[in-house]
This record gives sequence, C-alpha cells and structure tokens, in this order.
Amino acid sequence: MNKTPNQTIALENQYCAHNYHPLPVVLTRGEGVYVWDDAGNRYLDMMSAYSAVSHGHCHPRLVKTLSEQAGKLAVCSRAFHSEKLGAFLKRTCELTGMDAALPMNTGAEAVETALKAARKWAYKVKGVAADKAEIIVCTGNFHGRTIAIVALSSEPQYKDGFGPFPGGVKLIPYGDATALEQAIGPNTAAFLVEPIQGEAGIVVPPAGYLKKCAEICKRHNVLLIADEIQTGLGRTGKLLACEHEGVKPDGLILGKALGGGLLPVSAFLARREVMDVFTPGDHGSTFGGNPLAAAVGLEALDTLMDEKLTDRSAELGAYLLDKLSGLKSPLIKSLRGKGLFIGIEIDPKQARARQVCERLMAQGILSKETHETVVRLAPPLVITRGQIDWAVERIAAVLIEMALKAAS
Ligand code: PXG
Repeated sequence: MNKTPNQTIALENQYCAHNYHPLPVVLTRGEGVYVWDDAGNRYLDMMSAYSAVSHGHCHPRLVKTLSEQAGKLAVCSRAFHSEKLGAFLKRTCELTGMDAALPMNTGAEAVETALKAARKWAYKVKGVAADKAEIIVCTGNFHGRTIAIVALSSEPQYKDGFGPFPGGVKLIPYGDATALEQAIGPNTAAFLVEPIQGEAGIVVPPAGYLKKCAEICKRHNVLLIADEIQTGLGRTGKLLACEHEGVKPDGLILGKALGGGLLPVSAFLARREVMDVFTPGDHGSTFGGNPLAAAVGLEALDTLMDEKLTDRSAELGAYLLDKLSGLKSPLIKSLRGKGLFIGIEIDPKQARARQVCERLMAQGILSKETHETVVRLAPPLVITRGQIDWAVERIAAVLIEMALKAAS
C-alpha cells in the first residue's frame, strides 16, 4: 500500500539521522525545472539541489548516457584505466584553462584534495618548513563538512562538538583584499575562496576583489584556489565565476553540476606544477573518476556548452533580478546575485526566511532559506522566461500576503 506523506516523513525521521530540517514535502519525480510530490502536486524547483541540478532534472541526454554506460561498465576503480576518464578530464581542463585534474565524487572530497595539494606544494615546491604550511580562508566560507574542512569554518555550529581540528588555518574577512595581504606570511600555502559565497547567503564581494586577491597571491607566491563547486559551470552567468574578473586561479574546485544532476562528480584542477606534487599512493578514492561518473561528467559538460546554459544563466538571471527588484516589498531588505544565483534577504523584523519558503512551497515553488534571513533562488539553468514570470507572480503574492500579516 502507498504511504501517506506523513508516514513517509515519519519513517525518515525515525531511521535517518536528524542532520537536516527539510520542508514537509515528499518528492517522487523530476523533469526539467519541475519536481512532483507523492500526491502529484507540481513544484518549480528554484533551488536545484544547491546548483547540482543546473541541467534540469533527469535531462534525457544525460539519462541516456548514464543508462548506456551503466549497462556497459559502471565502476572499476582507478586500479585500471577506463575508456572515458581521459576524455572527460581533457574536456574539463580545456574548458577551464587548467592543465590537469584529480577526479573525486563529492565537493568536500575535492576541497580536501585541494588542501592536500596546497600543503604538499608548499613543502615540495615553495620550500615551507615541515608541518608549518598555512591556508587562508574567509569568514562565512562554506567548503563542506569533513573535519579538516569544518576547521576552516567561522560558523560555530559547524564545529561544535567535532574538535580537535587540524591547525594551519587563518581566517580573514571576506571581500577585504588588504586583509589577505596582511595575513600572508612565509608559510602561506594557499588562499581558498568562493568567488561568491553561497551558503553564507549569496554574498557577492566588492567589484575587483578577486582580481586584487589574484595579484596579491601571485606577488607572494601563494596559490589562489577557487572553490567553484556551487558558482561554477554557468551558475553565475560565466562558465566560472572567476571569469567575471578575468582571474585564472592556480587551483580550481568543481562539483555539483559536474555530475549533470545525476551523480556525485567532483574534481580538483590545477596548473601542472601544483598537480605534480601527487604521486601514486598519495591520494585517491574508490569511486573518483569511475566510468559512470566520467561518461556522465563528459556529457554534462558537452550539454552545458551545446545548450548554451551559461548564456541562459546570464540573460535569465538578469531578467529575474530585474523583475524581483520591481517588487518593492517591505520584506525585502536586499537583493543580490549574479546569473541565476540570487539571494533575497528578508528583513528579520518582518518575517523569517523559512516562513517565506514554506509559503512559496504552498504556491508551488521550492526554495530553501540560508541563515534564517536569505531565500535562495537558483533554478535549473534550463528555466524559461515564462517560468520565471510565473514564479515572480507567486513570489510577489507571497510577499504581499506576508507583509499584510506582519503589519497586522
Ligand atoms: N564548497 C561549496 C562552495 C559548496 O557550496 C561544498 C563545497 C561541499 O560539497 P558537498 O558535495 O560535499 O556537499 C559545497 C556544498 C549542506 C549544504 O547542507 C551544502 C552546500 C550548500 C548548502 C547546503 O551540506 N554546498
């Protein structure tokens, strides 16, 4: 017998760790920008699994590649060569201007890879004394959830109860290039940064920030490593968000959309000199670069280019931001973003972002709050103008309804 939504949610609550606080909806199907719940209700997905579903749900071309490869050879480990890995990584490098890539699965694993590369580069190439290497990161950063990565976080909850942490971390304010220059010392290996901070609430740094950081890093022989797990692959209206400032980082981290919305596929990419610090046995992953991931990753990149999803993101993101700017709601404290990567900051005196998301859900739009004050709008890049118009009408209605409630 089919379960009711409440039974399904209760089952998950009973058996799943309580490490998330999902909206009360049970999704069963997805196609393009839409997902459906178990009662058949349709929702416009304005969150895209934090940009993992940039291609839209179950893209037919990607599902075909996945199915064909799954029926041929799915997993064989890196103990052997496989047919598509070279082609996949060649395409990733060519599109991003990097020399070499190390394939992993989740974003956090690719960030870990970057940290290991940066440290080893510091010791073997830069000449930093053993165990002294430092990584500079920014307040508000989000790079994942492993112990080494939460050690980089400025968010107390991400660290609480998980110590002790590895050292060699310096935190500086985001958006402040002078702070970067002051923090750099002889032992600095790398500056790890998100070109736009996602989890912090779509925080766009001042214009010219990344460019200045790149110059400072170059001057001090420090690696600039861009975490583009969320901002990369078209999300902000350029293939890489670094391109908005003409910056080419020394190391680049990709994930999420690299798996075409079907699989966890990530990679750390870098200049040859950096990647060459890895020798056999230094680092790896059972599933990283498996045949299924390589086939889907390659097709995901080709689809992104063929469907001009980056241009769509630039054009439709500007369109969405413009329409939202016209709303003039007292609930909106600020609007920010680039491409289809937009945050609506809700005035906490008027409402909580979670309530806005709940009301949007009732109107057929799925989104997710960040840090209690920001509603994130990052739909699949295949969204159309008509679908944006539909969404903005509903967002407007929700904001009016909630403003009236707040005033009463
Ligand atoms: N870097 C950035 C910039 C991210 O947004 C990661 C690294 C980690 O990726 P994985 O694949 O390990 O999750 C992210 C992830 C969450 C959550 O609840 C994660 C992200 C965004 C919002 C919530 O874990 N982004």
